[in-house]
Amino acid sequence: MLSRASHALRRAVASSGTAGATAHSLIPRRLLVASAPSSAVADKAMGAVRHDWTNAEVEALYDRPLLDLVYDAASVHRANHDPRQVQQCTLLSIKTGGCPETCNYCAQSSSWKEDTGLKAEKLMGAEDVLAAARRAKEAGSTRFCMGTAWRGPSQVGKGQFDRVLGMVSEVRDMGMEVCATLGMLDHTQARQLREAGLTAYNHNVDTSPEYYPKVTTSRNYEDRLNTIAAVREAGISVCCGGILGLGEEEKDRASMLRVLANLPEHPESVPINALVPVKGTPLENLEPPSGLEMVRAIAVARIVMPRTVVRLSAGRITMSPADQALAFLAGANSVFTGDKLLTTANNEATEDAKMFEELGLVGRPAFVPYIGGGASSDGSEWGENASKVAPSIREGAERARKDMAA
Ligand code: SAM
Ligand code: DTB
Ligand code: SF4
Repeated sequence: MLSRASHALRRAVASSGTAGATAHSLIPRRLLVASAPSSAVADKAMGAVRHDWTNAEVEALYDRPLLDLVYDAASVHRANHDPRQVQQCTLLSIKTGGCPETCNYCAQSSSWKEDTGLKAEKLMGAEDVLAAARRAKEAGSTRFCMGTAWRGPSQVGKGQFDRVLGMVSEVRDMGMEVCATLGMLDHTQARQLREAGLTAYNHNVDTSPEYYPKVTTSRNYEDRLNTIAAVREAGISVCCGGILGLGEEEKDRASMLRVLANLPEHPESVPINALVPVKGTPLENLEPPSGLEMVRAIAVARIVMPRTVVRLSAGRITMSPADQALAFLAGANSVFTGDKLLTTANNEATEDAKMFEELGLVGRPAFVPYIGGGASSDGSEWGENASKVAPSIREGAERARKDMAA
């Protein structure tokens, strides 16, 4: 039987509401008008937390002149968030490669292992994982995210999943937010993760429902939504976003953001990834989106999900500091830091530290309550750990506490 949350999720996907939708041409409308005033759609929507976006409305936002869009997104951002705070999260692939799924962007699918040359590895031992989490914390990260190249825990059985549950508890005990991305979950697995202390679960819709069959055939959009519903029902905060540059059109980007914004509750976290074209995958020759395309998607995400933490995720390495600055202005308030993402390179720590300083950014402490509500951020660990973390994070914590007290 379908749960209430699953029904609501299905409605979110179905409500594409195309009344008044503009036909898509190859030339975006914003290039056909010399000077476009602020759109009425945007003005009506500005800053409101809504779950009834139509495709036409989100496409209209998407089509706006970039600087108008960024200006409005920045206003929504500043009304809801401390614009100087940007959370640093660190990823670790705790089980790399050999995945039975066929996501055509992914280095870790066993379907193209002959071409990528990526060797499947075993699940890492807990000691190594905890050492990596400790290093991440010392470097200023307040969230640690563990990824496995699994279809889901059911594929591997209880022994391995139990080991991951142990890692979740121990990272959480270090005073870090802990996130996992393990593929599809059922309700029992989601509850077990919650009991182990998981803060957030990452499970991306990746693209629009319309384009999804072009991305993989080994699962469908509904499978993704069912896992998101199980995560939500277990009281774990939801981290759900997508990738730009899979060969989709702008209308797919708008449609993906509409799906996310029309979920019964907005995800607490929305990662926006740029395709990292990996040699040997079916998408190896695609041109990744430009920095400004990333800025546009982030600005729209900020407007349609005003209270969400928007994560500037994979592909940041190809963005200049100026592109990234515009992304932070438009509402991005988290990045992945550390040498590696899961299997691909990430921005240098020294470059990131320099950029944070130049832009006057500070880290976001762990467990700052989500302003939209949402489970898992109770703030209880922060006080006793305050002296052990990087100065930028300490400054962020001070500001957060003052803001909360005000
Ligand atoms: N197997 C799990 C799953 O699919 O949910 C978790 C790991 S998966 C690698 C996590 C997310 O990373 C994907 O949903 C996708 O959005 C992103 N991702 C993976 N490979 C990528 C790539 N080459 N470029 C950009 N994003 C990528
Ligand atoms: C997400 O949306 N992006 C991260 C995280 N969630 C797990 C993963 C990016 C992976 C980039 C490709 C790689 O390193 O293999
Ligand atoms: Fe497997 Fe996740 Fe990669 Fe898809 S994105 S192939 S499910 S690791």
